[in-house]
Amino acid sequence: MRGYYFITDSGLSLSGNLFDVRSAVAAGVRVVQYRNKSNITREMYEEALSLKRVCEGKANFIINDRLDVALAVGADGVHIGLEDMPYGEARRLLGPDKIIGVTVHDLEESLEAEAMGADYIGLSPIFATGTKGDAGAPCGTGLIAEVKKRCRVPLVAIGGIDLSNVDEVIAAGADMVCAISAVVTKQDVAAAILKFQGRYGL
Ligand code: 3NM
Repeated sequence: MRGYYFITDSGLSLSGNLFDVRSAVAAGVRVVQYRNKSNITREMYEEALSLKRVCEGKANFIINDRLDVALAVGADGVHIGLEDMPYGEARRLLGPDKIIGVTVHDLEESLEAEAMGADYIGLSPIFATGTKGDAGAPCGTGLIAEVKKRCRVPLVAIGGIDLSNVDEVIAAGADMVCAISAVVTKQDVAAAILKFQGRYGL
């Protein structure tokens, strides 16, 4: 588990989620997270189904928050935060083989998530970001290094990452990075992702 972790954002996207996910898969991304905060369930279900088909056999397809949609489309897993379904319930509903990622903000939450059995943690926000209004205070790359010293669970770094600061994030130990606005606002999304993959030597 190394490289770019793709998350959709239809609000920021220049060309739409389907184009972006096709581009991500073409760029060799191994994890795609469908994040849609609109909450129109039918729309989410249909979009998730078409994005899942793009990822099939190429990238793990993860759904943010919505376990029901993940189960309905047969996604590879879910990503949950503090305000979403508790980890234990998510695991019970999805079973032992699905991927469950958990958002964390500090060392204590990272240790807890690992102890619960999370498949990976999403540490955020690393830097200030305008993409998520309620992201909270940036934790900086120092926390990445601290968490990596104490936890073995794979760490995805997110929040305010771009090509100017990603090397520091990778050097601190991030197994994967996500940089939503630095990627989906570009005309050539695949080329933008390949630049991040290149920083991992991929
Ligand atoms: N979650 P950008 S920050 C989806 O802090 C998301 O949990 C965050 O966007 C969190 O890469 C964020 O454009 C948005 O800064 C990250």
